[in-house]
Amino acid sequence: MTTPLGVLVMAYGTPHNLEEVLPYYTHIRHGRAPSDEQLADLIRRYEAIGGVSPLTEITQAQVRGLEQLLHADGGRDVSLYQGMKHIAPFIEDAVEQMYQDGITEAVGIVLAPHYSKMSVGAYEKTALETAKKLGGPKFRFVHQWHMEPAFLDVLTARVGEALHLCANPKDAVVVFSAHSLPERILQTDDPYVRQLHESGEEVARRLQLNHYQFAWQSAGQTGEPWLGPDILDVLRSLKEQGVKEVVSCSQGFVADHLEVLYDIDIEAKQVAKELGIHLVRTRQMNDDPEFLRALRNAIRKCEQQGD
Ligand code: FEC
Repeated sequence: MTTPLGVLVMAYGTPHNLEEVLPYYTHIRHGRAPSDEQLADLIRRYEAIGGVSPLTEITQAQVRGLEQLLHADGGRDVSLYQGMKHIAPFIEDAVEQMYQDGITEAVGIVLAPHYSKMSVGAYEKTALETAKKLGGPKFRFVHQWHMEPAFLDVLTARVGEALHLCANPKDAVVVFSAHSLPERILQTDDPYVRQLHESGEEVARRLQLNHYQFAWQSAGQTGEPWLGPDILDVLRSLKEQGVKEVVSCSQGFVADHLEVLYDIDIEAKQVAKELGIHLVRTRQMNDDPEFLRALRNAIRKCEQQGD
């Protein structure tokens, strides 16, 4: 009997309660504790979305749904593991568990569609370094899956659905956004910006959109320049152009979490309201089986690729 293929699903992770915000934030900042002011501001944002983010439950539901699809597809037997970037169970814990379970071959996938060395690359590096230290398993990674047909199908449907909620869909502007990163990624041939344009352009092509634009959201306050334009500035400039309706598609994220529930649903909607713009957000993927099929397909393709 062959050993099952290990599938490591990696996600950002979120604090389970407000007490965990400090260690979580410190981990995000590579071990540097935030100032009291930064911590208070983050706690304020979690409180504004109800005290905790639903990300843990959504990630778990995504992993469960994916597991069912992988077990049902007639392919090689799989064992799924879940590892978080910034909270327990960490990626390191999951890889250790895989090793202890005797998994020798594994595929890793990050629940973020577009690749940047600074984001997805960092998850992969953690998994690889842990496996190297332990002596296994041997990993292959799905580096990006933004052009998986099933993902594009769901993204297109979600944008189409949001446009239907507009009074004048033909005049509404679709703003595709993703998490900003420090501008220095442009000094290397990092594919992040190109990939965001690829998936957004494909949705625009399928829906024959006349009006769409790209923006960045959720930039950090680190004192260095981050990729722009920020979505809030894009809203302001659309107002100057006389735009009355905007569909916000946070295509860089696949769950309802702080960066969507606060940054778009509270902050961007407030700015839009002040500008007199009707802002409709596309629904996130969460555990939609159609979306999980895209991940399953990407994993199976990766499994079949040789070294
Ligand atoms: O719901 C939740 O509680 C978690 C939501 C969450 C997701 C997420 C995804 C990404 N981040 C990315 C990059 C950065 C960089 C920094 C950074 C900082 C934060 C902070 C919080 C946070 N991120 Fe995050 N991110 C989420 C949450 N992120 C909270 C800290 C306070 C703040 O800035 O709001 C800056 C680090 C530094 O200070 O040095 C860089 C990227 C993604 C999308 C890909 C992925 O999911 O991994 C890129 C979800």
